[in-house]
Amino acid sequence: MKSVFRLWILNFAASLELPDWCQDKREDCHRYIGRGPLGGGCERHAEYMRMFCARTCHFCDEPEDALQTAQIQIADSQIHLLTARGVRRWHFMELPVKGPVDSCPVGESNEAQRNTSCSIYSWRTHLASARFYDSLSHNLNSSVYRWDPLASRFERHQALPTSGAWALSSFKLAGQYYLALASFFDGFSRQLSSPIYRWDVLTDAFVWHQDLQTEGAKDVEFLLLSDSSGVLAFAETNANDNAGTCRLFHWAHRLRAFEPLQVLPTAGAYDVETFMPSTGEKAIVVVHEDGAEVYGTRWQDGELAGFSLLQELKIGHGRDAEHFQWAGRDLLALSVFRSEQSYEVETLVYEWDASSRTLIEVQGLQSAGAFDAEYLEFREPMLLVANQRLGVSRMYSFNSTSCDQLLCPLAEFKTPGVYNVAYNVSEVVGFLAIANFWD
Ligand SMILES: [Ca+2]
Ligand SMILES: [Ca+2]
Repeated sequence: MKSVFRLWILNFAASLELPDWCQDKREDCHRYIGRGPLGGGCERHAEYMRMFCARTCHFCDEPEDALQTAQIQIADSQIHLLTARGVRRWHFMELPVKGPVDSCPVGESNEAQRNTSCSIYSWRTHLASARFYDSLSHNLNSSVYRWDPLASRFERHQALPTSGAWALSSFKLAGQYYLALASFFDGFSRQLSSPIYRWDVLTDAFVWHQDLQTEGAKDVEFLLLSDSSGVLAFAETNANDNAGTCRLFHWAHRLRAFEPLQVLPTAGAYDVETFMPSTGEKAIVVVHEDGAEVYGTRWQDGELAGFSLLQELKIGHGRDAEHFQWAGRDLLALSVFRSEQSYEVETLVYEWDASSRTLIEVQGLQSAGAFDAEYLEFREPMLLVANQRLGVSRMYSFNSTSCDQLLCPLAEFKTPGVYNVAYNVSEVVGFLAIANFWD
């Protein structure tokens, strides 16, 4: 009895030293340790126990939002793959980082004045995650990582408390940098607030700026109208998965906050893309289960009155619209998950036609349960299509001689369970951040 008690005390003392983030995600973890018939779980099923019984097994060497890195070779280029558990979406952004604190004068009260008077900034690449669920909770920290050029890696910089975060986007507005998150589901409800954070150079961190009421937000994108005006668009899927809206908020410069602008009806929106063709149009593409729509701005007395429908694309089960410019052309890739019969469908590439204000199909790319498309420029421009169903991401090159189409297959690599891919090139290093959702 005495030795059991001692063992308990020792275990208790050891677990007190474990960091708070290291938690079990099952209540019965203790059953799988020790010598019994179910025992030895930490050694025999280490991978599973690391995910569900980390505290009991003392697998607390690495937080679960720690970045995992790997390297792949694509068309003579080394590209770093980044992943972390529970992440539903990644987002790269460049943020100003202040120089040494002692170079700033003390005692200035106005933040803008202080910012200009100690304007020793450098630009650093940051990577932020929207973490949705960790098998225990939807109330998690989504993380911001900063590129460390000396160590040649991303280091965790800040944790942002989020609830069922599904997507995120950053933007610059009226001289400030913001990060918007889309809150999808907290385990009980989809009626949640989606938080907006503002980058604060002085504290070297994002600070909470505003909460926007959304329902089942699966995506968020920003459309810049002028230096101090813009629209934030959320793609929403309501409790009935085939219903939802695209909810638009307009920046009220006087209030330094977003206000409701318009609600566009959709059938369970997955994705929204803001789209600014070089011809000056400012458009929004909404992708949902029954199709995709293109909306353009409607102005009244020089003020934004809202958005009106420009075009309906009769392509159901789309998952992502990606706008990019290549060789002076405005193109848009629409990733299509499935048809009514099959996952083997075409992901479509469109070109913006300024005179008719519509998208015109230019090419179909064979895909299998495609969830995302991403345009990359690493040594040469490429388009990546992430095939979730197939667990493979395919790269296409532009105007290659290997086929007589706009895009020709170039390479492919395994991305099991891929939901979303974000791309960035930092100095000479190319990164693909892969959101696997479950891995
Ligand atoms: Ca989007
Ligand atoms: Ca995309």
